[in-house]
Amino acid sequence: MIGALEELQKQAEAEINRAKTEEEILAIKTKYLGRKGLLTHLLRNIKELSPDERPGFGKRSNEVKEALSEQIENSIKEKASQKKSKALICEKIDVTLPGRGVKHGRVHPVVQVLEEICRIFMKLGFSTVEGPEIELDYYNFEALNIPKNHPARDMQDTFYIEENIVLRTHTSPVQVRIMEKHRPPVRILSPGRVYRPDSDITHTPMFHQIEGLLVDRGVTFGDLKGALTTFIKQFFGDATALRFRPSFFPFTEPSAEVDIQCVMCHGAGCRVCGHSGWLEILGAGMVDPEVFKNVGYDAEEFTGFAFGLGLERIAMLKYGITDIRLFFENDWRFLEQF
Ligand code: 2U9
Repeated sequence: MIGALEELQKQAEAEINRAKTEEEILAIKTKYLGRKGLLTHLLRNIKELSPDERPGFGKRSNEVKEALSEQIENSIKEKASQKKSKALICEKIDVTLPGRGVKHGRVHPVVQVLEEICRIFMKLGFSTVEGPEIELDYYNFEALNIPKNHPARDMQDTFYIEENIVLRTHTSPVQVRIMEKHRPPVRILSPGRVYRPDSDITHTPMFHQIEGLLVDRGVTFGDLKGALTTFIKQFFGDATALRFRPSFFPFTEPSAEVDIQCVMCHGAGCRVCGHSGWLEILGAGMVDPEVFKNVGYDAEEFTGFAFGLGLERIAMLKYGITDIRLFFENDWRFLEQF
């Protein structure tokens, strides 16, 4: 049996030397050292030897097993390294080839409009503030002088989360929170998402607003007109005609809506401006003394103006977009045009 063992070692070594690939070596490992391999099989026959021969045979078997294992592992390492060297020689990378190019993203048109508006008002001394989108009824309505029976309170105009908690319908509550904490002078812009249950080609249940608020001693409606005229001329162009129309908001008194001459027909009348020649772009007014009272400002000492506009609406007018839903579809063919 010792003879058979020596013969097995010789045969295995010859096969290891002849093997060309890692796969062949692994097959040899299984053939000789595997659970059903030839060496294992030979060892099972140890019981056929006499008790004196068994220790010698066992020792020699272990030596053969160790020797073969070592040769196999070395051969595996050698084959893997040969494979790698061959790949390095064959798979040349031509670093002079032009790259595939990186697709550039674009700033979303609503964000472009937001950034432009902020840039203009920052030059007038305004800074930007943010606040929660889930609001208490008090900050969204009550503090802004929107009484319980006001139509804006109806379920169809507001998403209610609980009786006293709503998704904010405008960004005004952010400004109320700031006024509660800071005494005038206040010059703030509050941009952000707002929510109203509306859905058609000019309304989405979520849209973006920016509001502005300026409070100080001696602020007049003239200051409001000056600031908003500066903004409109810078945003839509110096030659843009505009007009202030009387309006009503619970949180401002007096209130106005501001129109610009239609950007499509330049006042001649078209489908976009409903044949009026004018486009409404924002609402504004002098902050109602009732709002000041709610935040602890003395309405005898301070006055202020506020304004609000919808960013999607402004972007639609600026870029001639007729369906507001395009802003939210993230279609690359739409977005790459801006
Ligand atoms: C405080 C006091 C007053 C903000 C204002 C408007 C007029 C307005 C609309 C424009 C289009 C909302 O997105 S829209 O539907 N907004 O007309 N917003 S005055 O007045 C304020 C804000 C905060 C403390």
